Amino acid sequence: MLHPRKLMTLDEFTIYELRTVPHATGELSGLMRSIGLACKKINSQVNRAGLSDILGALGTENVQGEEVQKLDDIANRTFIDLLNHSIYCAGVGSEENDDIVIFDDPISNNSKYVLLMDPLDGSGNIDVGVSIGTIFSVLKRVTPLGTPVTIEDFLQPGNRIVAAGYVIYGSSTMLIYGTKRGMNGFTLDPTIGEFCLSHPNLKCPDNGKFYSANYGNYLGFSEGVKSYLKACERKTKDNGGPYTERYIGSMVADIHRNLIKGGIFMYPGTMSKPNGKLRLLYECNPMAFIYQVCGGYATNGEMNVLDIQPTELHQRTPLFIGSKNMMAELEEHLKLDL
Ligand code: AHM
Ligand code: MG
Repeated sequence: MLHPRKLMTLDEFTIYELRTVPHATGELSGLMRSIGLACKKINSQVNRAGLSDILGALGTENVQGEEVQKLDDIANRTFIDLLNHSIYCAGVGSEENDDIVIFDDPISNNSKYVLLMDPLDGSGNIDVGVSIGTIFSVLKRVTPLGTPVTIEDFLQPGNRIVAAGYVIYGSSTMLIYGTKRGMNGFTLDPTIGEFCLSHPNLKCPDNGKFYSANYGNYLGFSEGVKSYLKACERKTKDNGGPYTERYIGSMVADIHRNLIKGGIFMYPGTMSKPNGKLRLLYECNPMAFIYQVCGGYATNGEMNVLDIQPTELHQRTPLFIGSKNMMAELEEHLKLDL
């Protein structure tokens, strides 16, 4: 029996896992290696983002007279280029592209996986140095191997996700990634340029004290949502409180804090935007999968997010996601909306 090493890199970890999963082909590990590399490249761009003022503002020319690309566009191209050159991905759906990207070549057409991603979420925060992130999920294609993938391969409910993860480009850079078998956290060690296993077998606490919502939208929220937020404000020592309201406005950062410490994050629909803002396929499903594996869950207010059958690539959904017991209490309040 081979025991895991003390400090494993992402590559070593996926290889270790391969040894323990019967019938594993290594395809998912190969795909994960490309994702890890893409995120390291994005990380180095994110770290240099402040220099864009010196090199040239977005959409303008830098001192060399070259057009400066937007960081989310760079992140998107980095991902697609790397995956296109790998042999483990048949196509990509990205928040940055109107349509799916099909890697139509003989090798890619024989890959069983497709990737859905938001290459740089929260990019409105870049110019103020706030944490941003990458979110992704992997689906097994439903069309026959050997043919180019189609939209059908991407419009699958979240309960069909094979693996999902996110990277937070924060005070340190962390990758949270896993399958139904478990979620693990890796921290980028800049001295060796590798993600190293730092948070094995992550679990989300059943209770928490953080609640995260954009209060600027309060007047548009439903009665159920307002009622829950009031209950959060009124929490005292006697009933699990007091709670702390924390909203960064960068989903990966808000959700990461709540996953580790326990909490609830919501982006409800409003009267003017009944489906809220967040995208089902790129943002909500991967996060819902991660929370479910870690012991929490996510709903759209009516059903488990992972059970929604997508009909469009870029569709939006209200999102409530968090610690198990906090979610149960929220759902009691949401009954007011039925
Ligand atoms: P983006 O995909 O355009 O970056 O938008 C998604 C982001 C999330 O990270 C964050 O939770 C949300 O938008 C914040 O929106 P708001 O400013 O409306 O609260
Ligand atoms: Mg986004």
